[in-house]
Amino acid sequence: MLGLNFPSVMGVLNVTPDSFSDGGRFANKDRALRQARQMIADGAAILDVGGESTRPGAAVVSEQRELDRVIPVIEAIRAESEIPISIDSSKPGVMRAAVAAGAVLINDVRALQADGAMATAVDLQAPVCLMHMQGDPRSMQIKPHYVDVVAEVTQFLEERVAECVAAGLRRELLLVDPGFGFGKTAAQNVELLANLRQLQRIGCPVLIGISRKSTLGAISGRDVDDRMAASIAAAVFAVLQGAQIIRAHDVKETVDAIRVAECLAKAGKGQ
Ligand code: YH5
Repeated sequence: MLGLNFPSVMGVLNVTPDSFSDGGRFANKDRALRQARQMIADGAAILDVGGESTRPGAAVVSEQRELDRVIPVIEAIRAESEIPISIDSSKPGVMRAAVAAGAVLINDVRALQADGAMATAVDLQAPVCLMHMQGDPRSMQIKPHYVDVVAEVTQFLEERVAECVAAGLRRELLLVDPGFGFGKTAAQNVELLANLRQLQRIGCPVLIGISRKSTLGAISGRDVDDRMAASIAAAVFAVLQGAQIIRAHDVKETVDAIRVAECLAKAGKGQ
């Protein structure tokens, strides 16, 4: 799917304004485009363009604002590169406009559960990444609770895959993602990553986003700007557990690391 060689790196391209620039829509677009060029040069297989912050506690963004942020960036990348683009959104209108502008994958942290999202994906017949989240971004970190996090995340994703197939999305169009950090404690994230191989059972390629997330801060003691090594260790581990796409901020380093890990894993005799 998507013509990717697995495992591959999905570069994170946030088009959310920082708190210091207001009215900086063009500045944001230019910054995003420069970052996109760099990630392409660094070996990203796909770029994930997002205009809604889904960090814990983040505010809701209107559809128009999300469109204003992401569509010009997708068009600008498309004008100069063939790189596959994914749209990180849960809103049907944004999915539709992004695909019309050249995006080839819908990355939905709400797994097509928003009103109209499933019907839109079926209509577009676009590949979709279905992610697990407990709760919503505003409140998800308040008291995440699971009896068995690995079993429950796997079951949720299996059910969503079945619902997508029943609604008319071919199974080959679907990817699954355990949603590292989305309604999970650090201990639950560790348990999920340590047992990522279990998700292979679903039969869809596994995507995972661990880059810079707070669980890595909890393990390493590092601040968010100093988590590259921790992120790469987690990415390598995920690849060795069968993850096919790694969503990452530090594309160049992550590409090198997973290439080496994959080369060594393939050359081994197994046991
Ligand atoms: C993901 O895992 N994550 S946005 C908090 C951080 C650092 C990074 C410092 N979109 C995923 O990247 N899509 C996001 O703490 C995603 N899988 C998929 N499929 C959150 C993010 C981040 C949050």
